[in-house]
Amino acid sequence: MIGSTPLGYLQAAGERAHAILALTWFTLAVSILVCVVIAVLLWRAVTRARAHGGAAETRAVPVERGPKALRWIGVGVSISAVPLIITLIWTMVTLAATSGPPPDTHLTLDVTGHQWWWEVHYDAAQPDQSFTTANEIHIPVNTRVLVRLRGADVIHSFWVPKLAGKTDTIPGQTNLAWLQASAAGRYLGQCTEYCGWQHAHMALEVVAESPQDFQRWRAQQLQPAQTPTAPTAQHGLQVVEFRCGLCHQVRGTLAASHVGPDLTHLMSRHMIASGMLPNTAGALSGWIEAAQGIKPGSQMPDQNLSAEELSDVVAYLETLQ
Ligand code: HEC
Ligand SMILES: [Cu+2]
Repeated sequence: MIGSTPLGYLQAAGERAHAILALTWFTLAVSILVCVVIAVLLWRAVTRARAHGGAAETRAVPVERGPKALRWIGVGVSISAVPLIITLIWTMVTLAATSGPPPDTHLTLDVTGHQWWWEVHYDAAQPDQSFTTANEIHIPVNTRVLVRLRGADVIHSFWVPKLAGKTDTIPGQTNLAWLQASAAGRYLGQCTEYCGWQHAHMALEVVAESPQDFQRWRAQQLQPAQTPTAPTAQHGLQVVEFRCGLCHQVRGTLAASHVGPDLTHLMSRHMIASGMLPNTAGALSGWIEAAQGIKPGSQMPDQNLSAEELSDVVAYLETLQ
């Protein structure tokens, strides 16, 4: 059951999440135990007071401090101090193990939180080996990946519960996090610091795959967009350069802006608009015409294209494999 909840944090699929998981279970168990004990004591106190003559009389009894009363305070304080001290030490140990990036990270990503989507830049020593994508992060399985986090506008927080705890993305500051997945799969993430109207629609996906699949994906991402051959798609490209190039980049074309997600390999992504819509022709048309209806307040205005322009733009976008 827990496994079927995509954001379930009571399950771990990577080193960093594993380190946090045991502590999560421990604090959860202690908290539940404390609630139960308090409830039982309260219930006992109430029923005992009733047995001794009811509420009216209880109020009339002056507060007395018996010889053993102070001892109970000592007992109470020491019982609660033990789990608190254990939790404190365990938290410090977990923080030490998870917060600083390990020395042997093999890949570096720059992830920037925007209202309301994630920009993902793959860094490389040679500039021609780096590229930018959005909302879908591919990593090789069993590899530690350094993530440099920044905020473009307001504070967001990067959270992929099955792989790693939360780290804020703060404008003007670079925070470090790291990811490691022990099993191939798709792991859902979510912005977890309230960042405005569409905060809830700021999801991301981490795709952990075999090193071969990752290399194949990376080689594909490094390519510029193909020049379309069909006349409809060619017209679509013109419209994209004119109308969408103000905000979007499609590498290899005149569209070269970074206000919105890089569209060079749009069709390689599973979802659009930060996890809101599946990446299908229908959803793309709907999004382009009515982004404000689907994601009110988003930084993409409705495009008001003619029917022909819209279908040609979608025909072109579909070539961006
Ligand atoms: C004023 C800037 C702006 C213009 C102009 C603009 N967009 Fe966008 N677009 C954005 C932003 C910002 C987002 C991210 C929205 C979000 O997810 O909250 C976006 C998202 C998208 C996405 C989803 C990408 C993804 O991977 O999630 C597509 C597809 C898209 N735009 C296509 C277009 C097309 C096609 C045009 C031109 C007809 C266009 N946009 C014009 C700013 C713009
Ligand atoms: Cu956010």
